[in-house]
Amino acid sequence: MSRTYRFTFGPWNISQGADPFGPTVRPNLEFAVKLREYKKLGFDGVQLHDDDVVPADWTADRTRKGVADVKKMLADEGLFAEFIAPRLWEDPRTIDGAYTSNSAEDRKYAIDRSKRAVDIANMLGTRDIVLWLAREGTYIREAKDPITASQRILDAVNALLEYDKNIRILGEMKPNEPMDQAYLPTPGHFLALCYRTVDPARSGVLIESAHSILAGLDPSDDMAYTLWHKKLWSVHLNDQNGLKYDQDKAFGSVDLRRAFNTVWVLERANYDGCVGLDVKAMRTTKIEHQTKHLANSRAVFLRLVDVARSIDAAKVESLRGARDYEELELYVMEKLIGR
Ligand code: XUL
Ligand code: MN
Repeated sequence: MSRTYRFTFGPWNISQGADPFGPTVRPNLEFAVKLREYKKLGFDGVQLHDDDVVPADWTADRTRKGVADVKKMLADEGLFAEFIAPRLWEDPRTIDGAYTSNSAEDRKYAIDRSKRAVDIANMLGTRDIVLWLAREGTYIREAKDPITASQRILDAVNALLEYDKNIRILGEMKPNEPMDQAYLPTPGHFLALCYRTVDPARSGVLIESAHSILAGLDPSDDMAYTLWHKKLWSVHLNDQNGLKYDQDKAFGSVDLRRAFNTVWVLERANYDGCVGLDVKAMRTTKIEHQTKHLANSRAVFLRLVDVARSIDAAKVESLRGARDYEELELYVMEKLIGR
């Protein structure tokens, strides 16, 4: 079996290298300039926050015109918009969370802004809305009622599913950062919520490798479980060196075998969503090398597709049947080493 993958990334993946301890170290690239890089790097589509498209405070009229301009820019570059994600974590009204804020007024802002993201998605011709619930959680457990919070997240997802009968909601779960503890910290948590929405068929998941690792889970198993539910609709592939801040390292750069297992499970399940790469360049990266992490992640993915396709399934089954996992491990290791 041979099929091609569609690769995507977001404009935030070409970044200026700021971290919590130091300012930017590379100049800002205009959105239009970033778009020109996509095809050159072998990418087909763009993942977008609502305000990557147009500023969040623009009027409806100005928004319509602004989105039309971006639609043309994408078309001119031969790119498609994969999804829109409302950025519900920067506005002062989202300090205490968006859908789970203790302020009714601020919760309303979050829902209104999400509906506006749905409008932008429609104008750009995509039906997918990604919800990274960045600030839905607490710094201290007593700050919010967690039972009420679960209901509020469900109410928000339902409000969007009802606002537009065509869109799909994809939860991108992450256990911590910026919050000490996030509500619905793993894809499994969001999957359970999917089945309680007004339209489970339009409720699914985007899994990011680093987020699964931060939750102490294996990304390939997280993806396998979600694929079994037929609800893995997008991925953010990257890597993560242990339990620390979210690193968004280049795909496969920390644990090649873990990356191989990720690719292998996507191959075996005939995953047909986009291969999104949510990767960050190192702060030390020079301007002239600032897209290498994207090209490298894509190249590693494709090399691992070749490895996955070279796996002898009958041999794997026979070693499983003989319970010879020592030999199976060596077989996989030799594939990865290049023998
Ligand atoms: C946060 C994260 C975000 C989302 C998009 O950790 O991964 O970049 O992917 O909002
Ligand atoms: Mn992500």
